[in-house]
Amino acid sequence: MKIAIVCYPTFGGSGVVATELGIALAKLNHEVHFITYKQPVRLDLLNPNIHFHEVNVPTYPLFQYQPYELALSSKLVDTIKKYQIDILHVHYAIPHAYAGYMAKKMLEEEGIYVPMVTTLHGTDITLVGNHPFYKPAVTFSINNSDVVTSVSQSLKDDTLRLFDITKEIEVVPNFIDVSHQKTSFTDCQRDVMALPEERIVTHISNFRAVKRISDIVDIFYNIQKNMPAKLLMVGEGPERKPAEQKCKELGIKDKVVFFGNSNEIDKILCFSDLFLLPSERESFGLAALEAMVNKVPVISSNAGGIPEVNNHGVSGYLSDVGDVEEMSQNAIKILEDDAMLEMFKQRAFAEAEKFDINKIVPKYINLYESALTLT
Ligand code: GMT
Repeated sequence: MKIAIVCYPTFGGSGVVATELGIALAKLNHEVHFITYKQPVRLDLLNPNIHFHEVNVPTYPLFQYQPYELALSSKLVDTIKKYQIDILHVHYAIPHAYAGYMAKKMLEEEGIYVPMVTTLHGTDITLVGNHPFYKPAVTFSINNSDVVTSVSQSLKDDTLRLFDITKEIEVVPNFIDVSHQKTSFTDCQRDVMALPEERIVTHISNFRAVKRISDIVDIFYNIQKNMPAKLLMVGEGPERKPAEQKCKELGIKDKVVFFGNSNEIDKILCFSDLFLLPSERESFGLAALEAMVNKVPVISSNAGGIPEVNNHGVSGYLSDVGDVEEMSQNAIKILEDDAMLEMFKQRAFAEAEKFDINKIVPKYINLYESALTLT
């Protein structure tokens, strides 16, 4: 099949999932065309089945806001025609499903029919899409997609609750390449990061308010009162500066390392002992799954789709959003005992195996095939 993928090219989970899906499809000999405004961060263009088409938005002084969806839909029309694309798969409803729908309609005028699969990722539904300024357009583009998928049952339930949806939503969970973890060499240089007796606690995100970064600092503050420990904070976003300030005020600045964005997530997770994800909202929690496949247990909130990934008492523990005390106690329980930590590490990996890429990618291929029968 020839598949066009539209996604955000940045460090966010939706872009990562779209990129990994495209790479997996290319390895299965499908021809994959990424269409976005920048080369996706995890995209390696060395596979001859992978193509990248950049969307450029010419600036014009009259425009206060540059019309990205217009440029995207035009680029989609050109690319779909030029490469005879069979399927259009858009990740994140805003504005991708909207631009995709416009492209479909323009192509239909020329007698070209391309089914559109829309994958809902989370904030496009629960945070941004639900805003009254966007809601009618988001509802319209979901209902006018040929196939709609959501990355968790929780997100499907939220979508049906928040929008007037007439379309069936298929749950296709996010995935991870377990074989990559088993075979790839990672130079796990733990001693560069911490002393042998220190436990390493990690958080990775885009440092937005929804991640409750302040809770992470509080949980770590409690942990380090009980044992020698280091906190590794990976990512960039508006909550980074306040968190650095809070670490200073609490007198733990020397025990916390802020890395900024990193492409070396596996290297960081390979020497981590515990992952913290106390988010206010989370449709899935791909970062938790990435931790688990690296044998890192997860202390998280029970928000959204996280309980579908982090198995309470097995791969880690879940608590109510904001229950910093319980999260701290559970973290300490796992970290203070070598045998307990090792047990949680093994079980985190076993839980991650349920989301192996080889189990999930065929689900997308089946959906593409069924969408093609709609032509
Ligand atoms: O978490 C974010 O703020 C980034 C956001 C995105 O759109 O990239 O992540 C969403 O999609 C990920 C991939 O499906 C999910 O794993 C995240 O849970 C989800 N984030 C939220 O729902 C807050």
